[in-house]
Amino acid sequence: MTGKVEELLLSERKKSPLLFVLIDSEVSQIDSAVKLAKDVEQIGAASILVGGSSATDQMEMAEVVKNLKSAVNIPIILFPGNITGVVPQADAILFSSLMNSENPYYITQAQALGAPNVLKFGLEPLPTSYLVIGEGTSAWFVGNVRGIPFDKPKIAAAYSLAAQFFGMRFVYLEAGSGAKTNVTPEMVATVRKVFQGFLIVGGGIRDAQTAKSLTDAGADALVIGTLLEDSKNLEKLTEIAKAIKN
Ligand code: 1GP
Repeated sequence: MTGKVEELLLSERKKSPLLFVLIDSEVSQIDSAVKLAKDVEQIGAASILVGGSSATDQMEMAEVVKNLKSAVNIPIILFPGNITGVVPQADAILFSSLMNSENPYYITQAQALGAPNVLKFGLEPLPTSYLVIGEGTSAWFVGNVRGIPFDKPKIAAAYSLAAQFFGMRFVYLEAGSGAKTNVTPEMVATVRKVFQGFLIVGGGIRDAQTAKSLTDAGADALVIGTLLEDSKNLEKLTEIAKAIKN
């Protein structure tokens, strides 16, 4: 069943590919997180993701979400790395299975433990296959991942197709926060050929040219995080936002 946030993302996507900004609740002070959220909303971000694989302070995250929620109109979507990433007051959650983990905890168990709170907090679950590409990043390490090699797009496509057959409506191709290399446009295009749902791509995206190559290849939304840890880079985000709209 699609909910309000999913419908909004799908209708916004009809106009152009979308930009999601990841706010790491453990890196940002609340004031600076709120300022960043307002700035990126102004620039045209479609949503704020809150979470990440190393964000484990649930109280802090709940506080950040509460403050962001009252500061911006775009949806706040949780991006949990574990059950601690499920907090109240967000609009939705990337209810993700880390399908290429070697540890069943990250494939179904954390999801089972987290699901009752998703219901209790009234969070809209966005059923997501989270696929980590490459290795050496926090998401890779924390999630006990067997990383899909960057040059094996067909493997990513096979997982995405499996996700689709499972009924998942979102796939997130993740190179990892701060990754040295982003997911390749070739991999995005190969996944796009078979996956009909909403395709999110993130990790290591730092410039407009790269962003545009990924949306041209078929990404529906790009996630930008590390770039914005330095507020001087807001200008770069503006360039990225413009590039993917054309
Ligand atoms: C990480 O895909 C996101 O989960 C964003 O990556 O921090 O490298 O932008 P960056």
